[in-house]
Amino acid sequence: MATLPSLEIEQASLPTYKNERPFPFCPGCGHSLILNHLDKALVSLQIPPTQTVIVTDIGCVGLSDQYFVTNAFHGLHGRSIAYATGIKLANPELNVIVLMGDGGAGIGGTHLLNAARRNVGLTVLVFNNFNFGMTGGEHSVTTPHGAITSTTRRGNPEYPLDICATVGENGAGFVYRGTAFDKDLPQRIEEAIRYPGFALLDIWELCTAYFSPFNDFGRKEMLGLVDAMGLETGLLYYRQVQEYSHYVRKLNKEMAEKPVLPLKPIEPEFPHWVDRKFHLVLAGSAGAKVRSAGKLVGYAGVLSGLWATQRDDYPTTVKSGHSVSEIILSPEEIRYTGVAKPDALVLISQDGLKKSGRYLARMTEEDVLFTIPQFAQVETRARKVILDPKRAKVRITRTNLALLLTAAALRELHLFPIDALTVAVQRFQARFADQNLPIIEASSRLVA
Ligand SMILES: Cc1ncc(C[n+]2csc(CCOP(=O)(O)OP(=O)(O)O)c2C)c(N)n1
Ligand code: SF4
Ligand SMILES: [Mg+2]
Repeated sequence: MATLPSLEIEQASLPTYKNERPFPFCPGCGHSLILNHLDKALVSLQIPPTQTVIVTDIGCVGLSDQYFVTNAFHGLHGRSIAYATGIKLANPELNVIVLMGDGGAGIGGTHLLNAARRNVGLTVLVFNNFNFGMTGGEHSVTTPHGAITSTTRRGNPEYPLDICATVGENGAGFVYRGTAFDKDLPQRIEEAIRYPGFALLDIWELCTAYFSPFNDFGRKEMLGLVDAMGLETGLLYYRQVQEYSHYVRKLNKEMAEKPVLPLKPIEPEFPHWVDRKFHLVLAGSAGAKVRSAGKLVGYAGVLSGLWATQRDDYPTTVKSGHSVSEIILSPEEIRYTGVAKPDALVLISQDGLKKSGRYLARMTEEDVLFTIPQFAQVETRARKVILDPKRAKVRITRTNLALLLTAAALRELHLFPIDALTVAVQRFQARFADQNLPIIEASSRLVA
């Protein structure tokens, strides 16, 4: 765990951002060089350590954060960008610096892409030593073609990922490629930290324990590799872009001040006769306007001074299979929207029956099942009210049966005046008023 300096130290100019502990890396490991460059950049910037978070990935590179006096976060392999994004979004004023290996860059490639595409204000240093150092020198996404690693003993058959091109072509604002031996690396890191959007430095370096001995690969060979692979170094992409975390904050502020859907309170116009939470379930078929009927019940409840919630269940195929609406009406605020046992169940179709087993099994003599003659024999302890659609004397269709039965059930349940349902149609589903108002009217004939 990094030691945090006191605020007094923060005000002074820090001679180093490293703490007293020596780096643990193998002799000649590039990680030590890069961390010293990072320290120089931080010293030059003098950014408050308490306003700075070093997020490390897994691997030898993942040991790095504990040698600095900044805040630190260390998580799972490949996920450092995801954590860093969360930290930056939570507090856009923080300087968030990610230290990750080529292994982490490969394992968390999607996170890299998305942070680059969004231009999240992170500074990402990829410690690119062409292999998984910590676990024994296995090949990674950046291992050069033909290179020997512990998992490619006859030479890597794959071709390496160009990390810079990948993030650069996907929108990253600042992309740099260099090596741990570059004298000007502290300045480049400093520029990257100053850059407001997503900045990535792909820093090539040596893993002296594995990659170097397997491939007879030293400083000279590494510099030669850059040329041999036909890759450019230096600042490869630079764009002025909107930094994501600040942009999202701005949008959220605007939204809070001016909601996209302005809230229109519904003033109560009708009385109600509900003295406790009432659970109503409508169980029918998808595409048969079950949810619309549920919505109207909710509106009517609110028009009658009740709180109302609706929770719908339907398959991902949306217009086939079941459609079940759980509606709660209550004189008190509703904290939990689930319905374990309905006080009333309106069973509309075979699809609805398939989903009603658990409701029917729990309902007692005090509850009511409203359904059509076809399901008169359904087993339940609940009192049954059979509603015969033929008595409605209107043409029954696939899309009006749910409202017909629901309206009839409401007439029987006496939760609020049926006029509240009529007004709900007129006010909130005016487009369908011509079709729905006669159905509500006709529902009176089912319960007469
Ligand atoms: C999801 C997951 N896969 C594998 C591992 C095992 N593991 C630990 S370190 C490491 C290699 C790290 O390589 P790199 O990210 O390049 O860092 P380096 O050690 O080279 O600094 C691996 C594969 C892990 N910790 N988590
Ligand atoms: S194993 Fe490789 S990456 Fe890890 S500390 Fe040693 S030289 Fe560095
Ligand atoms: Mg590595």
